[in-house]
Amino acid sequence: MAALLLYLIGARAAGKTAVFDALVQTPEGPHFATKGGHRLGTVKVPDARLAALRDIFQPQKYIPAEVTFVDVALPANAPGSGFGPLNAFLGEADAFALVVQAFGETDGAGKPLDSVAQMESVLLDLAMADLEKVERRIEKIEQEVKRGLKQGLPELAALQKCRQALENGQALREVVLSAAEEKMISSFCFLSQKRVLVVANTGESDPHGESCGALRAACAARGLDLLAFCAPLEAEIATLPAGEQDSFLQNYGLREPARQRLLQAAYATLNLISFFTVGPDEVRAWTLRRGDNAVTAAGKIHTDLARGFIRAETVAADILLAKGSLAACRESGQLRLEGKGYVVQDGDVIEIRANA
Ligand SMILES: Nc1nc2c(ncn2[C@@H]2O[C@H](COP(=O)(O)OP(=O)(O)OP(=O)(O)O)[C@@H](O)[C@H]2O)c(=O)[nH]1
Ligand SMILES: [Mg+2]
Repeated sequence: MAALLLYLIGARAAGKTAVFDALVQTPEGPHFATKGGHRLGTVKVPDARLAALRDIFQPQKYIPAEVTFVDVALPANAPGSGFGPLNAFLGEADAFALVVQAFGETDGAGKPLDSVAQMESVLLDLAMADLEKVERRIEKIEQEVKRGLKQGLPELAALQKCRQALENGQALREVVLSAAEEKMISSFCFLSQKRVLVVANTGESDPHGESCGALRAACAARGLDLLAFCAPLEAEIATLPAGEQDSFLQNYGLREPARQRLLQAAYATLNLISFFTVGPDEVRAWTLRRGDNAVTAAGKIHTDLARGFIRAETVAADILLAKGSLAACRESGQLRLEGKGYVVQDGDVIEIRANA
């Protein structure tokens, strides 16, 4: 299963690269690859339940879920936030982390810093990129309709709904669409439909983002989650030997490193949960959307398991950890047999029974 793709976007010099460093830096140095000028860093999602399951099963392979962060390189001369030419590339993201400058007096363009305006401007650019696509497609369908080709009419109606929302300053993620409408527009990979986690990059004197009141309010008004940290400080702490990191974090009154907080926030923003598969070969975490059923879970592991799905044998990780073995869970009747419609819960340990 491919890692979740979280793209770091934001105004010039907002601190995207500093945030990326805080996420991929380790005591052994930063872990990342480059692709077309962009930097890609993949990190494992820490999960105490998964680690405890490893201790029980002693598997040959231990595979936590992964998230890939992309430090988006802005083209040199592009207008606005600069990502207009990157539309197709950004379309591949599962979600955005929108980095907003919350340190210093002036922004990357040398103007007095206004964090709220900076965030709004990036959000507007996402919406405008979508509006352009919507209008181009509407025009095309209208021409077809004039020539007597009517099959595009349902799509036209869905796109008109999108256009109206975008013109009213809404993001497409705020628009209520039917499942059919959703399906009709899914191939456009609209940017303003993606979930956004706002990351305020604060100054060293404000590692908790206490100065971010206005930004916090603006995010709340838009229904966006906000996480604040000082990226260069967090990047520096991440280079320290593991044993020293905690005491440095404590010095700043921080409980967890930014990477951990950002991963948790990303899971919450995206409405994601984890389920686990266990055994002597492999103990592994899988990522699922909250509300997904057992067949979708099976399909994450292998399409054949979804196709031939019979049942899911399920127990909550906490129960398995307390009992110590699957056999003990079976004996106490806590290892359940669930059908196709079972809604998977965060922390479920699952074994799929399927026809080969
Ligand atoms: N004082 C201070 N400076 C910072 C902080 N974060 C970033 N900077 C500085 O701000 C500048 C821009 O940071 P980057 O992380 O390169 O920003 P970016 O968004 O990647 O910039 P581009 O890729 O050029 O668009 C650099 O000179 C950083 O050293 C911070 O928290 N405090
Ligand atoms: Mg950069």
